[in-house]
Amino acid sequence: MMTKIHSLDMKAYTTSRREAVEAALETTLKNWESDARVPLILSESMRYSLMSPGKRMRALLCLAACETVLYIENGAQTKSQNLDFNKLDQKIFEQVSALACSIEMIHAMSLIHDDLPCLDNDDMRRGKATNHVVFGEAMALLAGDALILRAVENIIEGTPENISKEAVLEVIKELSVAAGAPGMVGGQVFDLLKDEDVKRIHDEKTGALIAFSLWSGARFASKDGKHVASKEQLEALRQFGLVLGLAFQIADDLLDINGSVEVIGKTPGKDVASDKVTWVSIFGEDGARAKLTQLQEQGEALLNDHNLIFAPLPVLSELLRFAITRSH
Ligand code: GRG
Repeated sequence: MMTKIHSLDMKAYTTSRREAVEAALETTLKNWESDARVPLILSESMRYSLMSPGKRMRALLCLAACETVLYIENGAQTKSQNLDFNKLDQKIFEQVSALACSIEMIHAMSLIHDDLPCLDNDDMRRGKATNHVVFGEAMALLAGDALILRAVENIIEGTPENISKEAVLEVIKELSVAAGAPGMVGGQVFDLLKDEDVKRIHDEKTGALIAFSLWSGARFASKDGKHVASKEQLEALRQFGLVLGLAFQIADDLLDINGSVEVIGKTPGKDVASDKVTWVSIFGEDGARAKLTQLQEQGEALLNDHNLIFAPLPVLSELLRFAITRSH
């Protein structure tokens, strides 16, 4: 058979994956909406935040990690195929579809709660009025609560049979840690208390869920009923996620200063106005940019050193580059 490998077009790659994730989110929401026990106003509030236009970065990272370890595992075979990585392989997507949707549910919940008057008190998110502005504080709180539990239910219900029960349990445990007190919730508390350890705030508040997204996508990667990611790859992906998460959040700190509401979809200048501890407030803009350069090198080294490069599909490097150079 003639070997043909199409070159990677990141725009086509991310669009095909984002569309697949959004279609899967739509299906899970429809199931929820058809359950007569679920109050209509609650599902409207959940839908409003979950389906508003986000980058779906965490879902993309989850899928990219799964694809990377599977293509590395299949290396020899893929040499004799006509491979177009810009199109999504449905068989790979099915392995992590429910997981990627659940990660987006947890992320959407964190944005709803983060925007509440008792926390950041923001009225714009993803270019729209925040959930509590539209549905009221009580409903926003409850939509967030329901999204957390739906996320867990969705992993259990939607993960295919070829993923072992042991892996499902491990993933749910790690999700609870990443989103819980040692992760997002704890990071939010340090943020609220204006703790000076900005790295810890960013690692817990932002990095933990991003690291989980990569780790869990690889953990579910399965071929012939066997999980293919090695312990070394899994640990390196977690580390890479913390590097990428820190870079993503430092880029966010810079966008708060230099971005416009039209581009970033939320109110710029909030960090300064609320005297937040950010990378920029501690190290200045130049310090933040220098750290981004260092993180890019660190992330690339992790991929290179731990068998995480599948040359025709360098998506993990590309997503790191996006996290660093992004304008929204
Ligand atoms: C109740 C489990 C639980 C957690 C709540 C509120 C909270 C604890 C944590 C806040 C976490 C948070 C909002 C961190 C900020 C991370 C961040 C950079 C968000 C913006 O992410 P993008 O740019 O957003 O990926 P889009 O809209 O593109 O999805």
